[in-house]
Amino acid sequence: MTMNLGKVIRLTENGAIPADNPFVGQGGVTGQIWSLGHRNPLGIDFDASGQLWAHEMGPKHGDELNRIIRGEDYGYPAVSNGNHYSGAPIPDHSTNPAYKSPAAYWVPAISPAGFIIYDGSMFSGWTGNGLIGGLGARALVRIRFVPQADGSTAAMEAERYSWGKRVREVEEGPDGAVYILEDKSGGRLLKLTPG
Ligand SMILES: [Ca+2]
Repeated sequence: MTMNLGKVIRLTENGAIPADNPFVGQGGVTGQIWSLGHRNPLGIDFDASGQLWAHEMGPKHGDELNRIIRGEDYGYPAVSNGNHYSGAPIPDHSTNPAYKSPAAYWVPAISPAGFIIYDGSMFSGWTGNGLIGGLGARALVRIRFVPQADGSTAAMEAERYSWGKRVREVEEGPDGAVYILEDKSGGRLLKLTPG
């Protein structure tokens, strides 16, 4: 672990390494690491309880939403629910419990980009839900989080709003409006409010 590529890193506001990072004793870039084994994360947010979540683009399929836990290894490239673009297989997450399995994953891929956990009230049915932009899916994907008896939290796709354009980014305004940024030529920045 001498690179911070494929990692969630954790730093203080002034760029220093917090003393309670899991690998702080190893110094340097390794000390920055909070979790590892990620492929291509393009969205990260905290939920109302302070739990961190991040999604990542899988290889060919196998996009993931992960509950980010200190020091955990999320498996890439050893395991994935997708395969390499060359067609070469990658063992599924279920084959190796040493790696943290995703809370949700997508086969076929949605190509996730942009992520919020909505904490507003303007869209009253969405409070506490995740909103993920889908590039390949050309959709806005809503995620429902469900607390489990064992203290963990399940995540599942609740609804997919077909968009017709690649959705690059989603953000929440201070008033609870939702902003959507579309990808590529002719892409629009849209402000959503309830009808
Ligand atoms: Ca993984």
